[in-house]
Amino acid sequence: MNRQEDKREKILVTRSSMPSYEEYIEMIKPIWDSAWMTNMGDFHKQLEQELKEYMGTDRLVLFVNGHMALEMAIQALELTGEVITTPFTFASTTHAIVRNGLTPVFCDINPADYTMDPDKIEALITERTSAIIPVHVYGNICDVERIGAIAKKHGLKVIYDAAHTFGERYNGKGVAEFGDASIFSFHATKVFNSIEGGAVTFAEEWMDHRLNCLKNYGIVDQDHVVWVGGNAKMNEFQAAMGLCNLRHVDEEIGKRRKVVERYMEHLDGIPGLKLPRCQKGLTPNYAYFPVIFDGFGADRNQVYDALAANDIYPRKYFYPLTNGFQCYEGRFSPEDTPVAAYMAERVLTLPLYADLSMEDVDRICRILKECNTSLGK
Ligand code: T4K
Repeated sequence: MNRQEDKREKILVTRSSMPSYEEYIEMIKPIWDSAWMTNMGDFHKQLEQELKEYMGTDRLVLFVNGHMALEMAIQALELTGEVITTPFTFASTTHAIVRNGLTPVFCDINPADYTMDPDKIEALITERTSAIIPVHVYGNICDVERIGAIAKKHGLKVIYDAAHTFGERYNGKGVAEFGDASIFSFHATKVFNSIEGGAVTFAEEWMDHRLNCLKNYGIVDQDHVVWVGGNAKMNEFQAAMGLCNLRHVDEEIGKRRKVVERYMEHLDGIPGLKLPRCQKGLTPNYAYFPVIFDGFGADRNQVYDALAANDIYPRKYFYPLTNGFQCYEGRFSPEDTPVAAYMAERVLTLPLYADLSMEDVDRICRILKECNTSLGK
């Protein structure tokens, strides 16, 4: 390794988008005047309003993170018994169901876009089923029409885990418009971040009051505590970061698009690589770049190791499947969802963020292509 390569920084799967230091410092100055740091302060209210406008919805409640948004959306809708969901997701989706005292029932995914396979849902419905919680994984939108029709037929609620879909539109609708509720994550690793943060959007107005109470211990007013809530409030420093980042998010998405286009220029058409395809009708946010290695000259783990040897760290999102987690041993099995199990063994999510340079994309692709020949079968 020469001196220049020595100085190279690690490339991680993502890197947070941040406003300039000066912009954020200027933004948070008023907090020192008011000494109001949390509990639905001015920045909280402003961010909620600006997000409603950006996402094209009147019904949105902010949360401290996406996970608590999901836990409390489930609680607000008073789900019971069994919930049909996907194991091809982050730990949060399954844990939120289990932590509400419910039983996840795992539905397999479709191999085209990795979202829940609607053909396999009805066979999993029992008299204990109360809801479906699918995931718009990597920003790919689930088959919302068919899932909606199945839910209606069987009287089930639908909560979309939309953690990956900030800013997307699908067939002329904002992504917040599907199902009974959707949850979003504004974590530091997401397309739009408020350091940590999240939101629930919902179809029926009554949820606004309940969600606002639940995130503040179920307190309605000083004399009345009506629900067994928790503490899931976004604080003012988070909301201020969100307000700053919201000013730049469209530009950030544009930069992400250029990174994705560069990846496609290098990798499209290489046998054994399955690349992400933009769904028909989707305005994407370029959140992730998942590649499936199937019939390539090297397997997923070999490519991971080769990149890591060059200080490049993609991630195996989403491996292991949540139904294969140690904490669920003996309760669930990845064998019940063979397509998801197949994909989880083969997927690698390549580095993708607004400030990833074209030179770095070129280098990542070069190393990847070298695996095809040097490790080739
Ligand atoms: N549902 C779905 C489908 C989700 O994917 C998630 C979260 C949720 C629900 C729950 O939403 P939140 O409660 O998180 O709002 C990361 C994120 O922490 C997590 O938000 C995200 N999904 C998941 C897919 O990715 P890890 O365990 O991979 O994070 P970590 O710490 O390894 O970070 C990954 C990379 O991000 C680092 O290598 C570098 C970069 N990074 C990380 C942090 C913390 C930054 O650039 N800045 C940072 O501040 O889970």
